[in-house]
Amino acid sequence: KLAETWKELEFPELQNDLLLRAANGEETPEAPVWMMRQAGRALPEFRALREKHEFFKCCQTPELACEITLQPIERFKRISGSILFCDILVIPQALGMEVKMLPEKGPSFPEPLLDPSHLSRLNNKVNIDDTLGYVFDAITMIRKKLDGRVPLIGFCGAPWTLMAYMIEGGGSKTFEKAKQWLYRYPEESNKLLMMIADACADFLVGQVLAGAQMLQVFDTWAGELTPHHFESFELPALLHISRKVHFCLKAISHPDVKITLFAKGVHAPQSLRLISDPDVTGYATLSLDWQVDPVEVREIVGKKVNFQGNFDPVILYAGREGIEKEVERVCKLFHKAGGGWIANLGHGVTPNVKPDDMGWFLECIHKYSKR
Ligand code: 1CP
Repeated sequence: KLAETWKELEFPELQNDLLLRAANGEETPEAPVWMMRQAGRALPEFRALREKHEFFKCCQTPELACEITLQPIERFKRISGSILFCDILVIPQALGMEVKMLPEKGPSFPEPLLDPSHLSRLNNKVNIDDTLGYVFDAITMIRKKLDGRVPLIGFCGAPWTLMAYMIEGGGSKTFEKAKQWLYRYPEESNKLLMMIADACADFLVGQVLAGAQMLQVFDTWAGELTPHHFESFELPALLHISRKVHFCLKAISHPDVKITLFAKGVHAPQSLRLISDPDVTGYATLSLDWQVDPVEVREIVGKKVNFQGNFDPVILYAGREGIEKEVERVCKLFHKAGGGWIANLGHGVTPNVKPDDMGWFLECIHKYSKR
């Protein structure tokens, strides 16, 4: 539907393009900064809304998703990007699975995929417009309400991370059920990963046509795989997503968008090299977790890819002095590493962080990331 109507959408002019410039490879005068999970339980205004509305209701109601997305933008004047409020688990829902968000426990699937016979439950011809159109409506609304203050980032979960939830039925410590599939049922695993990837690609294209200006793919559990399994199972699925997105946008003469890959825990040099040539992978930026040194990663991957990250989310508990010292230290590393850099945490803001400390982190980035 959006393939025909996107040209008619008109949005306010962008005032702060620092994020898009860094994603384009520019060494910007200061680093753009946003925080994964910047909208969420750390903010009292989010918790107040959540008391009144169920989690997925917030995702499915464009007015609520829009309000929550804008909460950190209203609160923190130093933030350089907004990210759609939604969840990666809307793709399993679109494929036909039920997902509940349990208080304190997080996501839960009442009927996870126990073995490959359950693949027949999934709707592999899913129409993303019909199932996730509410996300596209939210995005268009957010772009208008943002009024050009900062760019809007769209996102989806990565195939392996989503497969892991669909099989485990929720979070897991060992991922033994999901990983067993890779060892026992390689062909069916591949089929599932590609089915998810194809839906993710359609979802991201729809997000861009609705107004998302950048994209991020969240592969939170990539580090649970051996380098061999990351390369042979997950990488082809990740490449299917980026290639389909760039291809579909080109096919309808829509300007291309930059995609960031957050492959958390992927540290093996060979794997890092395989995801670091944007001309091959279609991912312009790697979002690094805090367990790697950006200077060392730069030596491994070369100069083509940009970096995002990689502050330990726990520094937000370190107090003003602790935060400032750590921001100063890590800024020096990224300056030394060179290339486009988007300052961020190495994973999401945790729920007990004080909003003022998030604000102070942003101030420190503004101060110490100046080149
Ligand atoms: O009860 C609540 O209010 C739920 C808290 C919450 C929030 C605020 C969840 C449940 N999801 C979200 C929003 C969300 N999730 C965003 C919004 C934008 C942002 O501010 O960053 C995004 C990008 C996500 C992505 C997401 N959901 C990921 C990938 C990134 C990551 O943090 O690792 C994952 C793994 C999820 C699953 C999920 N959703 C929610 C929880 C508690 C979890 C993790 C559960 C687990 O540890 O397995």
